[in-house]
Amino acid sequence: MAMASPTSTSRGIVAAEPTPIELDWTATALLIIDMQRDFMEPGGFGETLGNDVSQLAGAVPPIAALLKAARASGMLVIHTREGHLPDLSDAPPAKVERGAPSLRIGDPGPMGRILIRGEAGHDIIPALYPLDDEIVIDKPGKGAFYATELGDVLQTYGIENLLVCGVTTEVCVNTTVREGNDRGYRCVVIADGCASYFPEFHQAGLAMIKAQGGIFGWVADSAAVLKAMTPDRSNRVAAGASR
Ligand code: TIU
Repeated sequence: MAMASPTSTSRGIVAAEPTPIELDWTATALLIIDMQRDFMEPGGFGETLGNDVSQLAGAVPPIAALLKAARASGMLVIHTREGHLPDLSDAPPAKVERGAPSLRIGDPGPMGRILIRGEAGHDIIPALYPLDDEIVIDKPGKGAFYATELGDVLQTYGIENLLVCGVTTEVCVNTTVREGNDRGYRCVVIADGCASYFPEFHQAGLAMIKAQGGIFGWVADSAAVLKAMTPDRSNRVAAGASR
């Protein structure tokens, strides 16, 4: 890969695994997957499936830091939300009937109907709430490309690279990264900006992405991305030297 000149301000080298990756920030979007109350808070979809939702809290501060930096730099920010129409017409029976949750998709819960658009539980958590001018993609599946306008949005904005974070690592983050990789996007997954109800699945989910020379993408810590986004000559030299 060609390296940017050290004085370039629109590009940066992220200290990622399995290799550093140079990104053109003008062709990069921050993609925040499903940071919704339904997954993050008690009484939502995640908990009805039997999960300990407190496992996900650690991803919030790193995402908040990236979101702040992205907003300050003018980077495209895209939020996604998993959920279904109130009449469940976009929810396959095979998904609704799945498993033995305490409440099924569409059932009334303490934050409104489980995983239904427009309900309180479906909304994004206050700490990461989208600004009015940010893009929010509603998705019926685990992947953010399936049955959504995401592909068209990325094409419209000339996006080639995705900084992917959110929940959960092995479900909606992994599915979206696999979809994005097949569509030609360089996906850099933010290790500390993702989380799973199962810590071992978080680790495995990241390992699968970066194995085999980065078979699905790259993995980096939020600090490495923030450092690469900082237009500081010493950072660029340091990142370049670590290659
Ligand atoms: N259950 C679980 O781990 N995740 C989901 O159902 N959706 C997302 O990952 N967003």
